[in-house]
Amino acid sequence: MNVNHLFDLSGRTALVTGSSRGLGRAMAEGLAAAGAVIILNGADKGRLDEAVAALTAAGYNARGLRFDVTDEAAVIAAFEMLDAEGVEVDILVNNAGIQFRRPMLDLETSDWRRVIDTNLTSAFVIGREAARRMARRGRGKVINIGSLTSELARATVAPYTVAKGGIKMLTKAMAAEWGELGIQANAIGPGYMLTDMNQALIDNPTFDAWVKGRTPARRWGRPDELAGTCVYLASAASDYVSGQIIYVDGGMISML
Ligand code: GCO
Repeated sequence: MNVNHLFDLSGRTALVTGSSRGLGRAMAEGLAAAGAVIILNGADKGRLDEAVAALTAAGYNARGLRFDVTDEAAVIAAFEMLDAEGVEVDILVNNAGIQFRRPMLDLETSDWRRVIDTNLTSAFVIGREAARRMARRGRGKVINIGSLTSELARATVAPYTVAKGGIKMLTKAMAAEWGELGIQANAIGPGYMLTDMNQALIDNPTFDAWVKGRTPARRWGRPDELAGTCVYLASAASDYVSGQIIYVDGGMISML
């Protein structure tokens, strides 16, 4: 039995939100390396152009699609533009996300909403637009990005925690409703990763020691360490897997 072809994404197109940098960009590169055509997304034109140029220079087939994931009209317009071009999104990675750290006693409702809109509501809206089109073709892959906070809370990041807990259940809701349409929806729960978003935590010696102490692997994760799981969930290898969240966390969530 040859299993390599199960992971081959040739002929597939993947849209990865928030992929100008960080985890999104690393997952986009992984999908590209497995053969997919990549649509990178970001809100900042300069950063997006730079990421497209880097992937193209590496020999991958990549383009940019700039829109703000919290702007529903812009999301719909982006999908309609792809429709007009005849571009079909076979794989959607709902990765775009922000962090805002503040104790709840001091947290403004507007900041709460901003995080929930960006990290959770966008995954529903973009997921719906992608899945309507996938349903017509009878197949598709949705990969939502959760977090350790899909399971566990940490002080100062309540809206993020609530959004990521929601991502876990949104993934199950998608799996329940869209399975009969030939769409599989799963999530990846990254542990503490070396990204710009986490730079303040990485630079804090106390936090750094806490992460290394709490993680069985005794180190932070690298963004490229999500690529394999992302390719698996985007590929035929996971055609009977849906509604799952796979933690890529060096074992952290399993250890007290
Ligand atoms: C934080 C971090 C989180 C973690 C995540 C691990 O401030 O708590 O930025 O985003 O990286 O919870 O999955």
